[in-house]
Amino acid sequence: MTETITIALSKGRILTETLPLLKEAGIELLDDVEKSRKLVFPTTNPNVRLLIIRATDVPTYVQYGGADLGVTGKDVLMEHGGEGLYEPLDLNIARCKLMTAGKVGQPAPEGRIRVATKFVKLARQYYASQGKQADIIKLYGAMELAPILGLADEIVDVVDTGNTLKANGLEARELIDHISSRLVVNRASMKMKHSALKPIIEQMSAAVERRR
Ligand code: PRT
Ligand code: MG
Repeated sequence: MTETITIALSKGRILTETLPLLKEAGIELLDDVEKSRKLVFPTTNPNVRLLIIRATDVPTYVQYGGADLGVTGKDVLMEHGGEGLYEPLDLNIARCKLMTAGKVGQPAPEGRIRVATKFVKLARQYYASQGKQADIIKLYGAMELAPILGLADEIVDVVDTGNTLKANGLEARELIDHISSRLVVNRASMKMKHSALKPIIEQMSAAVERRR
């Protein structure tokens, strides 16, 4: 019996950077994902389909077996917690840094501060580890606005070039972690569909190695 393998990805940089790795594992899309409104896509491997979902939903789909494999940023993975997931491979793509940032020339006040972020759990852990008291405000996007509008003293966000911070009068402050995207696997699938998953994981791993 041939098993169907479902791979969860998000649109944007993760999709763009994962497709070449999947190609080296013999998996290519049949449609142009960016132009389609479909959410499930067939591939050149009749047993493999791709699911295109929100970046933050990828670990959840894989955790509950809605997808067998997924690609997700380490930031999203840490915030999720990683329950029910194996993380066999660092794909070394979509690299960035998880950082604190604030208004240029306006260091955070002493004592209790307000921090806006979509990474509530990571931010709480980080400020606690630094012995700093922080009230965390959950936002779903455009964190850069929060310090400008007086919502928060600092933000926690991922930074690549730093241009977005700069364009909004902000500066990066402390490095929390280096981030790259990871292949995650549902724990039950790893056992039940091992013979189908093994070659995909190995070929993606080889593709990553060739790029080093
Ligand atoms: O868009 P949606 O809310 O659905 O999800 P998302 O924004 O988390 O997804 P996406 O596709 O934008 O990012 C997916 C993953 O890519 C993240 O989880 C990170 O692991 C990784 N990544 C790498 C980044 C960046 N680089 C990055 N630069 N994610 C976001 N950014 C943002 C950054 O916060 C800034 O707002 O892109 C903007 C440009 O960055 P600068 O520093 O180059 O200006
Ligand atoms: Mg985005």
